[in-house]
Amino acid sequence: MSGRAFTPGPVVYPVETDEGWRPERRMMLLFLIAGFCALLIGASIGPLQALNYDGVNAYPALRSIFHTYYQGLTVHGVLNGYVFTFFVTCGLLVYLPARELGQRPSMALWGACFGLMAVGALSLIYAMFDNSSSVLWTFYPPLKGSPFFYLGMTILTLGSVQPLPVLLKMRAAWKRAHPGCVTPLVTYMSLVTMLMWALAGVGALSELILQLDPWSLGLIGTIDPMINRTLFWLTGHPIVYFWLMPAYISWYGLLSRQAGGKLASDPMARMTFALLLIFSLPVGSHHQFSDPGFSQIWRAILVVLTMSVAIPSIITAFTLGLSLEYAGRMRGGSGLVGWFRALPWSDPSVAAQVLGALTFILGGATGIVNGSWELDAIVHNTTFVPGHFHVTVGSVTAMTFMGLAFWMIPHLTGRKLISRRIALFSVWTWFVGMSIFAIGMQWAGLYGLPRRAWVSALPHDTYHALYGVAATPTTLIAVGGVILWVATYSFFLVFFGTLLFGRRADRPAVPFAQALSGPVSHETGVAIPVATGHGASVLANRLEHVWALVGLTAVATVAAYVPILWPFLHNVTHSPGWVLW
Ligand code: HAS
Ligand code: CU
Repeated sequence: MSGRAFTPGPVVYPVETDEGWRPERRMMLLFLIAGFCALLIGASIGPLQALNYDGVNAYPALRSIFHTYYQGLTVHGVLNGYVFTFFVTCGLLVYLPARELGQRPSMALWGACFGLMAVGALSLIYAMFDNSSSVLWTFYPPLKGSPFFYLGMTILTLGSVQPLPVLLKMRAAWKRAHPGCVTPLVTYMSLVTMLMWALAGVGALSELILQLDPWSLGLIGTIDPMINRTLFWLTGHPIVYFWLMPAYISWYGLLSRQAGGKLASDPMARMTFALLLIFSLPVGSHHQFSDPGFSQIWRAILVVLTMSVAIPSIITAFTLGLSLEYAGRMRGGSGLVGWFRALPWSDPSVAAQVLGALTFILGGATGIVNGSWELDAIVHNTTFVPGHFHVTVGSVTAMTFMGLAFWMIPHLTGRKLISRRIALFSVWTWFVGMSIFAIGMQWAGLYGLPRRAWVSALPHDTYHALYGVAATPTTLIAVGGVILWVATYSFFLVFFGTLLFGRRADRPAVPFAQALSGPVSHETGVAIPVATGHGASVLANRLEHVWALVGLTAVATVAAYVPILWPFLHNVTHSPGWVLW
C-alpha cells in the first residue's frame, strides 16, 4: 500500500442541462414505477417461501389472500420474473439509447408497449389472485389456469418486444446523420438485447397462441405437455439473458463512469452481447436434461453449448473487473485490494451494482453445475436451482435495477434521495440476505430438499424425519428470507419516499461511461455520443452487422431444435387439463 489517501465520497455526476426531454422522462418514470410496484408485491411474498422450507407454514394465517403455497409462489415468480423485469427493461432500453443518440423515440410505440404490458399484467394479477391459475412461473401444462392467465401472458410478452421497432427507427435516423459510424455502445447493446428477445419470444408466443390460449378457452380439448415444455424453454432459457443483459448494459455503459473510471474495452462489450445473442437461443433444453424423449447425443451437445453461453459472462467478469480496478486506482486505491476499497462505496447506486456483480460469481458457478448433465441429475428439482437463480436474477438483475433507480429517480424527477444511508442499508441487507438465502437453498438442495414443495404443510414429525438432516441450511434459508424483508421495505421507503417527499435539486445527467481506448465510445456525460467508423476497431465494425448475427442465431436455433422437437411431434400425447389447487 502506498498510503496515498483515497478520494472520499461518491463521484459527482454532471448536471443535466438539456431540459427538452420532459415527455421521455415521464414515460421512463412510469415504466420504473410500474416495474417496482410489481417487485414490491412479489418480493413481499418471497420470505413466506423461505419460512416454508424451515417448516414454518404461514399460509393458513393468510387464507383471505392466498389459498395455497403454490398460489403465493406463482404470484412471486410471475410478478418478479416477468412484470418487474419487463417494465424496467422496456423503459430503460428505449430511454438510455434515446439520450445517448439524442434521438426522439416514437412515443406512440413506446406508449403502446406500456399499455399492452399493463393490460397483460393486470390480467395475470386477476387470474392469480382469484386462485384460478396456480401454475407457477413456468405454467407447464397439463396444469391448467384460466384464460386470463394465458391471454395476459401473451399480451405482456407481445408488449415486451415493442421497444425493438423504436430502437431500429432511432438507430436508422442516427446512422443517416452519421454515415460510416458504428452504433454508440449503449444503443448497440440495447438493440442486440431486443433482437435476442424478439427471436426468443417465438417459443413462448407460439406455445401460448397455438396451444394454451385456445386450450384454456375450450377451443381445443387436450394438450401435449412435452411439446409445450420444449417451446417454453426455447424462451425460458433466453429470458434469463433478457434479465441479465440490461444489467450488463448498466455495468458496461454506466458503472465505470459512476465508479470514477472508464470502461476497459468497448469492443469486448460488443463482443459479449453478440455472443449472448448467438448462444442464448439454442441451449434452452438444458432445462430438460431430466425429461424423457430426446437423444443422449443431443443432451451431450447441449452441455457443450451451455458452457459456451458462460463465455460472454467470463469476458464480462474480466472487463468489468478491470474497469473497476482502473476506477479504484484513479481514486487513489493501490495494492492488491486497495483499489476495491477505494471504489465509491458511499454511492448506493455503485454499491448495489458491485455487490450484485459479486454475488454473480456464485450464481455463475452454480449455473455451470446445472449445465453439466451428470451434476444436474443430482440437483435438478431441488432447492439448489432456486438457490442458483436468486444469486442471478434475484441479485444481479434486482440489485442493478435498484442501483439504477438510485440515480434515475433524481434524474427523472429532479428530487434528491431522501436518505443515502437507508439506500445503502437496503442494498447491503439485500446482498447479505440474498447470499445467506441462496447458500442455504443450494446446500439444502444437496440433501434432496425438493423445490416448489409445500413441505411446511407436512405433519411436524414427517417434516423432521424427511428434512431434519438439513436443519442448518433450512435455518439459513429462513434467516436470509427475513433479512430480505428488511431490505425490501427499506428500499421501498427510499423509492417512494423520494418520489413523494424528496427535496428539489439539480438533475444528475445520465452517467454515460467513456471507453479507455479512444473514440469508439460516447463522450462522458454528454447526451450526444461520438462514434466514428474510421477510429472504430475492426471488431466493432464487424459486429455492426446485426442482421448477420440474427441470421446466424436463427440457423443455430433451428439446427438445435429440429432434432429435439422431431420425436415429440411424431409421438403426440393428448393430455386433459389438471387443476390441483
Ligand atoms: Fe441459470 C436454471 C445454467 C445463468 C436464471 N437459471 C435457471 C433457472 C433460472 C435461471 C430462473 O444448464 C430456473 C428455471 C426453472 O424455474 O426451472 N444459468 C446456467 C448457466 C449460466 C446461467 C450455465 N441463470 C443464469 C442467469 C440467470 C439464470 C444469468 C438469471 C438472470 N440455469 C442453468 C441450467 C439450469 C438453470 C442448466 C437448469 C437447472 C435445472 O436442473 O432445472 C451462465 O450464464 C452463468 C455464467 C456466469 C458466470 C459468472 C461471471 C461473473 C461475473 C461477475 C464478476 C464480478 C465482478 C465484481 C467483476 C461465469 C460477470 C468484482 C469482483 C472482484 C472479485 C473484485
Ligand atoms: Cu437456462
